[in-house]
Amino acid sequence: MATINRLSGLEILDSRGRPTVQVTCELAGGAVGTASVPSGASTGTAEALELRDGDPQRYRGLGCRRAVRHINGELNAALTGRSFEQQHQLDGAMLELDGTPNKSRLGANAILAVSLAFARACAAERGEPLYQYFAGLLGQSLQTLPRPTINLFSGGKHAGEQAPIQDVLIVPASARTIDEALAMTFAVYQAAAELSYRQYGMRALSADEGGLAPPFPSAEAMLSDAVESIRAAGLEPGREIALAVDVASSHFFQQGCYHLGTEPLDSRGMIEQLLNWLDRYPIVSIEDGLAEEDWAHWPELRRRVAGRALVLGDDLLCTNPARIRRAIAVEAADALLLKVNQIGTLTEAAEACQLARSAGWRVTISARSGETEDNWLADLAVGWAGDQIKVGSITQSERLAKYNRLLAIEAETGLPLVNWP
Ligand code: 2PG
Ligand code: MG
Repeated sequence: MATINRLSGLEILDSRGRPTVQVTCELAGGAVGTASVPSGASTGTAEALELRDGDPQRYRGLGCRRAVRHINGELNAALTGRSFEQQHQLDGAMLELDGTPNKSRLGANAILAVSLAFARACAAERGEPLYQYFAGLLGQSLQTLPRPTINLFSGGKHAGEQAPIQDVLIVPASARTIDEALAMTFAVYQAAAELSYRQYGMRALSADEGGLAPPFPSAEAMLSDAVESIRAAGLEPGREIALAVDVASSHFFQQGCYHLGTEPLDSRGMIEQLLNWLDRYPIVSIEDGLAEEDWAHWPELRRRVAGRALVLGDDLLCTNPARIRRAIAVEAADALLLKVNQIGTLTEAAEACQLARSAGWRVTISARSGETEDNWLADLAVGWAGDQIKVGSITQSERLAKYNRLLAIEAETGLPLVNWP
């Protein structure tokens, strides 16, 4: 039983220098938890609403003072003094208080920050690590550590759209530990930085998530340069390092066509393009290969790709249980990209995770392109036994906070890395 003594919100800045929300939750027993929420740039249209001030004179309208006022005012007043036996009771109380389907009144950023800070305070009160508390939310024990999928090259909305696809990620397939995975990643990242300089005269300047973003002549160049970088690092593409792609195709889908190269592609053409890449590059996971509104063609994508690579839904699913149910029913995907702030409470995200698991799907626990130095995502990926964790690149402290936490959890628990791919 945890009784809330006080909730206090604070507007802080994320890795893009934009405002976001941090909450400190004090429990009556004295335990305290603080947590910060991230923010996306290539967002799905079905995401819960991130409340922004809209004042063009301040942070171009992106301020979060209203969300913070809701925390210090209405949420604090309604929740202080109340006891919650379980996380879902607190989350349920906030949903009721907000009263909208997409958390647009109080703001998903305000609600999620409270949900996470409460989780941290409860873990502290019980004297257990946060990953253990998260595992408890799903009623499961600790199983494995997630395999990192690390952003090597960036395009799309995270890199000024110099290339259409958003991320080419490396998957250290042969690594047996987080420690080994990161050392392999460093080797490939350095080789990729050297290649970018040779090929494009580009110093190692990085995009929003720390990926390298040279002026690629085409989407395909991102894949071929990745393979070349793996080889240059002395590693074997496919066996030692595989690739994952976040095509983020909702963002170049206009009037029913995918604007990927010189010729617009219809949905069938886009699927053929993805299959062609699968034939030629060691890709083990394709995220948002089709657009979020192209539901009609996702089942065909899944049929043709399943067994060769994961068909991972991000914008398509928005960590939303209703959308996941629909995707399971029509067999539109076989893996969930889980971002807690797309839905706005830990409880709903846990339901999303359980739904995906009940359909036999893989789950990737993902950060956002706008992150903070908070590291709860690593605990979540361990507690919920994510198959993959997607944090961005191995530069920039907001990314490293998560990788460094994974290293600490690995050292503390000795858990094995998931046996995937
Ligand atoms: C994505 C994420 C992370 P954003 O599309 O998967 O890479 O980006 O947070 O901008 O939605
Ligand atoms: Mg994505």
